[in-house]
Amino acid sequence: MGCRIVVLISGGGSNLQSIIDAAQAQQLGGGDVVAVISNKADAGGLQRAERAGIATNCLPHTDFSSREAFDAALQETIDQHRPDLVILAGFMRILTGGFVRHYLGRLLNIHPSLLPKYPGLNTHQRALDAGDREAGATVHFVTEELDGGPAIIQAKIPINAGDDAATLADKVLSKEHQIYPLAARWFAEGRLSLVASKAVLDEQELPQHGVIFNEH
Ligand code: NHR
Ligand code: GAR
Repeated sequence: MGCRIVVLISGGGSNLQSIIDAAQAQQLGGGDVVAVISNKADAGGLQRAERAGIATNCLPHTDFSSREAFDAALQETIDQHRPDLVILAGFMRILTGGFVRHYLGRLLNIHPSLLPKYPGLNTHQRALDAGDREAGATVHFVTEELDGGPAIIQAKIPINAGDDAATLADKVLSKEHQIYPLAARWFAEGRLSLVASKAVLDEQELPQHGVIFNEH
């Protein structure tokens, strides 16, 4: 049996699409997207999933009186799909400790910065304001510390004169579409795991920034 993947989204779902495309092209190590769950009814990614024949659930966080209640319902919905791997792909709700512990070691996120720089929101504007010369994205294991879990893979792009937050977001997103399917593939192939709070790939503990992605 292949790796059953559940993807959580809040928006357009271009990262979701890159993972669906990889699965269809047999580039996901036998991984299969079995469900897509959104906290927003109007998330474009829900249509992408439907088009691909993937089950969808919508669970608006505004229907719940607390983060704990939302996360409990989310966990129950996810677990109905018996996932081996849960992927946050532009999912915009901070998750509680109980939720994160339930999926520890099988919960990944992609964050649009060169972590440990700029956890949280508005990453591209913060990189510009700091005068950084490069930006990028990082795939990491999710832990209770927001955007603080061990890195798996990171891709960089140069920041050029004339770049603004929108042009950076565009360029970083196209890198995201390369590195997220690769990380998911490593996981599905059984090569990637979380061991004693470290990311391990092919029996080797990864460095703080994870694998540095190079085009090939
Ligand atoms: N939860 C935990 N516990 N740990 C992480 O590393 C997480 C997480 C939940 C989401 C994604 C993250 C990102 O890649 C992520 C990582 C949302 C916010 C946020 O502030 C911050 C970081 C991330 C996702 N959300 C607001 C909130 O109150 C809502 C913002 C909105 O709705 O637009 O939850 O960037
Ligand atoms: C991506 O850039 C992702 O890294 C970022 O949102 C975008 C989602 O795009 N994630 C976060 O900021 C999480 N807080 P997509 O919906 O097209 O995949």
